[in-house]
Amino acid sequence: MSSLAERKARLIVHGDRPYNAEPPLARLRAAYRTPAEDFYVRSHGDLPDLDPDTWRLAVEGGDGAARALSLHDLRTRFPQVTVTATLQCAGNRRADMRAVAPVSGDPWDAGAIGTAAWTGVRLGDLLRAAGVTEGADLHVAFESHDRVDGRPYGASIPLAKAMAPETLLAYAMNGEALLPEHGFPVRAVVPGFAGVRSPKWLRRLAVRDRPSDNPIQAEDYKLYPPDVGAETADPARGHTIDTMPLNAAICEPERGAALRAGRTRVRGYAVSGDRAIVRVDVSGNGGRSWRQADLEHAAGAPFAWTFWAVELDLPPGEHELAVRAWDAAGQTQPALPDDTWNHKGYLCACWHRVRVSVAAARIDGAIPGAHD
Ligand SMILES: Nc1nc2c(c(=O)[nH]1)N[C@H]1C(S)=C(S)[C@@H](COP(=O)(O)O)O[C@H]1N2
Ligand SMILES: [Mo]
Repeated sequence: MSSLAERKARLIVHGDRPYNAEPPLARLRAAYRTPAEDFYVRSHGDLPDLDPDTWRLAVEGGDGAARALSLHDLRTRFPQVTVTATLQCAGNRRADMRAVAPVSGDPWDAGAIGTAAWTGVRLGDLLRAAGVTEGADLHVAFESHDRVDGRPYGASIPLAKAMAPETLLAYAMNGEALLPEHGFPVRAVVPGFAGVRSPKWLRRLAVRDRPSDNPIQAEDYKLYPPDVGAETADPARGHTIDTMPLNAAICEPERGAALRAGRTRVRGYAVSGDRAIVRVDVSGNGGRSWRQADLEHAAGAPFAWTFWAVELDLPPGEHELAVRAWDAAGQTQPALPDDTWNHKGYLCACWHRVRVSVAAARIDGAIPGAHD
């Protein structure tokens, strides 16, 4: 198989070890289902190289019995399902928040997101077969093969979300086996939740009466008020990031683009954890006036993003394009990154703004030799 660097040659790399990279936004907007080579990678540790023949998933269900499932077991004992869903890092768009005041973590642009047709089995089917019944305040804790600061990666989700029909243990992405960097041979896919709750390279899962005590779950990926900093943050009081907020981004034109006056096509994505996108407004003047974009959404995919497009008539000059989405509850996004700034730089979901400069339109038959 090709190397990671070859497969992901188009991505913008934030770090090599651990490997973290995102696609240029125009690539992201090129296909509703993001090809694997354009899909961002977020890793906290090494990228395990696992043998699918000897891989086993340890399952500790509700009856105290331990089970070990092979890939063959997953493929043959449970119905195969495909769910088109968006996966997104809680740190997506952190770069905008960093512009307000320093934040920790990689400066992701708006590309720490992607949408795929995920194929695998419903986690709920597997849990029910293991004797788990819905109820009480239970959690499903996952453990993975990669190590983060000397411990296996681990995270958990509430049992109700584990039992929901959209939540999968996936072995394929867009019809192909998972790439090593996306969790081969099997990962969780928890649509609508922050990417951190979709562990890759699964090794074990257990039903328990409290969330995982792994530091990834217990300490990281918490939302804090703006007056809390690294020294004063108490993870027990931080809000655990599960469902992702309403968000939108302009993918084209790119930041700093030099355009010609006239009609300019503006395109991007909008996304919401668990609500439909009902409207996307796009501005050519920093939000003083708005036009509504045309929306494109895959049928029967409530956890997948919405693509949008609009044509703006831009006069010569410097302009700030902006986008804001609206969801089915009539909610929209905050205008500024200042509104939700937090020292970890999570959940940056303000209007996405892109500055462009527009030159006078080319006049056909212009003076020969004149520079335009
Ligand atoms: N085992 C493991 N699972 C993981 C991670 C990781 O580092 N190790 N990163 C998580 C985070 S924070 C995100 S955003 C998604 C990214 O998935 P991707 O790399 O397939 O895009 O995987 C999640 N699952
Ligand atoms: Mo993430």
